[in-house]
Formats: sequence, C-alpha cells, structure tokens
Amino acid sequence: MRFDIISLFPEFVAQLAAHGVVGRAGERGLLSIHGWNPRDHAEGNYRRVDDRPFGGGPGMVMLIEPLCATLAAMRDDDPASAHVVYLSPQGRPLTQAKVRELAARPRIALLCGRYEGVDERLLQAEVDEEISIGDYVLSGGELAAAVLIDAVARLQEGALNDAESAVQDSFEGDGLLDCPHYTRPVTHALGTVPEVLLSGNHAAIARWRRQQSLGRTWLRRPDLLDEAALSKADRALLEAFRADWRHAGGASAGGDA
Ligand code: 9D3
Repeated sequence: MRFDIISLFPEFVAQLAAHGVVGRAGERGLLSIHGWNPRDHAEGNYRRVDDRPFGGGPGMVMLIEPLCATLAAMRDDDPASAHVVYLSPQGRPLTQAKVRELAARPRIALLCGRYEGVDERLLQAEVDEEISIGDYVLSGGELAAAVLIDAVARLQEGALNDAESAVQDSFEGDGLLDCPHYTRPVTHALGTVPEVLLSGNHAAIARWRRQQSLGRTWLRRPDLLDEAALSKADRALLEAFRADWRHAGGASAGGDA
C-alpha cells in the first residue's frame, strides 16, 4: 500500500511513521510513504502557499495553484489513481470501520491543511473524502495523518507480530473495551492480583475477563454497548457486574441512563 502525504511538513509525518508497527511495515515492504511539499511547487521568490481570505477575517487560506502543482507532481511520480483524503475538523470522524475500508485501498493521498484551511474550490475538485480524528483542535492535519497511517498500517497483512494480533483489540474484535491486565508480583503494596487469574481454571478466567470487558464498557463507554445485541450469557455477566458494582457502592449513574 502506498501513502502520499501532501503537507508543508511532510518529513514530520514520515518521521512519525518511521517507528513501531508502521516502520516495520515499511521495512517489510508492505507500505511506502512519499512526502510532497506544496512549498516546492510554489512560484516566485517568496514561494507563497497561502493568502488572505476573501471576505476578511483572521488567518490564511492555502492557495489552489501550489496544491494543484503538488498533486500533478505526485501523479507524475506514479499515475496509479489515489484515493484523496483531506484531513480537517469538518470531516467525518475516523472510526475503525473507516480504517478497515481505507486499509483495503492500494493508494491513499493525505492532504494536510495548515492555517484556516484550503481554498474550497481545490477541495471540491480533488478531494474524495474529508476525515477528522475527533472533536478537539489541532494545529494542522499532520498529526491526524500520522494517526490514520498508524491505524491503517497495522491492518496490512503481515504488519503485526503474533503478540500484537489485531483481533483481540477493542473495536477490532467485538466492540467492547479490553479487560484489566496483571503481571508479577502477585502481592504488592499497590494491591493483589484477582484470584481467578491465578486459579488455572481457564473457563473461569475467560468468563471473568468477558465480564470485566462488559462491565468496563458499561461504565466508561455506554455508547459502545448495544445491550440488545448481547448474548443471554453476556447479559447475565453484565447484570452480575452491576450488582457487584452497586454492592461496592458504585454510583448508580454509571450506565443506567
Ligand atoms: C482556530 C482555528 N479554527 C477556527 C475556528 C479552525 C481550525 C482550522 C484548522 C481548527 C483546526 C485546524 C487544524 N486542524 C486540522 O487540520 C485537523 C484536525 C483537528 O483540528 N481536529 C481533529 N481532526 C483534525 S484532522 C485535521
């Protein structure tokens, strides 16, 4: 899979992607990342890439021409068609379902805005979809691009080691949050390890983990919990978790809404 990053700081995105799972996917030949800087395709002594917005107001808007020239250079380098994504606060929120969809594409171009954004006409003509990574304000699209690349790269066949296997992750598996994890020592000033995990009873351990996943999802992310879609066994585990929670003095507000 090929990523083309269009950004005033393309080496920043490439650097973020040089480590961990993404870096290894690159080394394994599963992924290549190419950076394109509109500044290199801007005209004149000042190599302007932005200008003041028509209608007035604060901030600057990225110019059409340097971006058109950048896209032309990118297509000249490889004419294979690219799915063009504009990273912006106005985009659809990135979800694991969207990540899966993007991971199946052979080539994605990521357009990163700076300043107030990009001239709307360029977006209309060149962008296939607009994506946000969440409801908070970043300084530009570069970190969002790095997030998207990381999430997509780890779904490439062969990118993960066994220990990192994607199927067990929240969202990737059954849409529940992960259960708590413990390692040595068994007794510590900070507390002890739940007994069931030391019991050697694999069925009981699996049941406990499932219950913790259900309970934590109910407490922390009730929006992820579609109780109607749970099996009868899951609903019973969750009901028992709630009973324990109330018994331990947990606020009833948790997931009762
Ligand atoms: C102070 C700037 N804003 C005026 C209300 C608008 C604004 C413009 C550009 C806010 C942020 C940005 C830069 N952000 C991104 O390019 C961006 C982003 C984000 O800020 N949040 C979540 N996802 C993304 S993807 C790209």
